[in-house]
Amino acid sequence: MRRARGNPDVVIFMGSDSDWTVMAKAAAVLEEFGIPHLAIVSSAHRTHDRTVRLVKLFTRRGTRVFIAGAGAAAHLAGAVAAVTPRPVIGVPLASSPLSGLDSLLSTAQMPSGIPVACTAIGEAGARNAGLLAVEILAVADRRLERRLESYRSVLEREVVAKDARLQRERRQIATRGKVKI
Ligand code: RP5
Repeated sequence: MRRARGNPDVVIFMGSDSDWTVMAKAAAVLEEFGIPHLAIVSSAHRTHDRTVRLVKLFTRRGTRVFIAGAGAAAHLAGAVAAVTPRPVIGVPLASSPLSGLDSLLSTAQMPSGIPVACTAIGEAGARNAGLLAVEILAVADRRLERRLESYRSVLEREVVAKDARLQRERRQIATRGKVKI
């Protein structure tokens, strides 16, 4: 698959501009890894034809992965997946009175045949959508895979450092408890 010059590797769709504060986390990851990407507001319901047109256009031009974030009866990821053979990652958003449970089920429960990879609800899901997109691209890009490996080593070091801090604090508390005045 060839990517047209200037065409983004990843396109992030969101159902409303009100989704951007969360979906920006996905864009931030792509930025971090230097992945050419675009973020577009286009609804599955309110601008259905436009969404389909855009997905087909980017697919033709060589976009490799689509991310779709939407809230409530979230059809966006499914609508995107319906018109592209490229992987689609859906991010359920907590923008309705049901706090994202509705969008989680709408996004995850795709009927057999047209898959959507569904992340967690909200910011963690948006960040993971960005990372999953990078992982998909890294399958054919060893340099990118090495960057993912070093990103994960940073995560590992952070957890080990947090544990060391906790153990230190607990030791100090235990020592203070033994000092009787
Ligand atoms: C969904 O409805 C959007 O993805 C958004 O999460 C939610 C509310 O949209 P607005 O009313 O803020 O445009 O389609």
